[in-house]
Amino acid sequence: MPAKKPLVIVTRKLPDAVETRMRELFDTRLNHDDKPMSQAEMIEAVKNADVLVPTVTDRIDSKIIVRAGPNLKLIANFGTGVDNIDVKTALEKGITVTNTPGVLTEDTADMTMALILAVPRRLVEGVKEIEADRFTGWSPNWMLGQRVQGKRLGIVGMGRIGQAVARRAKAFGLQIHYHNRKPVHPDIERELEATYWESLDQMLARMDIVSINCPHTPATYHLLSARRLKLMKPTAYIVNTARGEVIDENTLARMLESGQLSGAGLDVFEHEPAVNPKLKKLKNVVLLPHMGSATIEGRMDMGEKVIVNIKTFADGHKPPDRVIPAML
Ligand code: 8YV
Repeated sequence: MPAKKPLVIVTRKLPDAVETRMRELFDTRLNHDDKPMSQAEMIEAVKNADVLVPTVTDRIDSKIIVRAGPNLKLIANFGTGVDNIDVKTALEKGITVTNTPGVLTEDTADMTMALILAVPRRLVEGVKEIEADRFTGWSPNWMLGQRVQGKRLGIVGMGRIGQAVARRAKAFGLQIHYHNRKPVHPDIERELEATYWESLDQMLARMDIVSINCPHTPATYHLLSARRLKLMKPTAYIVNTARGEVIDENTLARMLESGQLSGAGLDVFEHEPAVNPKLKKLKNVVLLPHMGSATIEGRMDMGEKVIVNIKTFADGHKPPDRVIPAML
């Protein structure tokens, strides 16, 4: 890293206060009109930058990384998930990668809980009835959904966000089950009264609601494959606020259409920003435009994390939020 201020290229428009601080600290190139960069622009950016600050909408694959100039030593992702970056190639090229863990946990868990409630209780369907002027008065069989309390929630991925979801869900009377690479600390299991399932297959077959909270890595791509989705009860619901790629979206859409699953709450999609047209036609789904972490406070905190990572690195220290191969 040169002694002068590092050249930091930011790919998208960030909150004003974050950009102001970045400009004070670094030689910062901002993207004022927020138009996502083309591949050619991205290659140009990595050729010149000391630090690149991408977001989930930028695909920093090996084709881009191999073209990076000698100065690029840090990719400071504005986001927690790093599946938009070929981290392995970056590390091989001596480029450090950082992310923004922790600061999105509570917001994402809130949105997950909102979907866990919204889908079985048909919240959005109800809103649409009012909007379409179809509400002619209460009736005993009007808009009946499924009770949430007492149901079994299966959390796939019991990291920070999974645990934050479990805390909320427990307060709503759900029974907590989870699948993870390894069990969480016994104290946490006790606090959450959570049951660990080593076998994802066995857990899926027994759950009323399944929440996806694991990162997207090569190991979790289509973790909920057609075979596994078919293990789920036809009365079950599925909620995904992690990454679309974790579920075989096409099969999911077909199963929701044919009643092999009861409903889904999806904040993420396999081919974002495209949303499977089959899903858009269904009544038993709540679809959100990747807004799980979209709070003003969250975005400011993410910006703060990015700044700390760059500043620490520029000062010659190891940045706090380094992505290491074991995380992938
Ligand atoms: C972020 C997310 O807003 O952090 C993540 O992994 O999925 C989002 O909620 C996004 O990644 C910004 O780059």
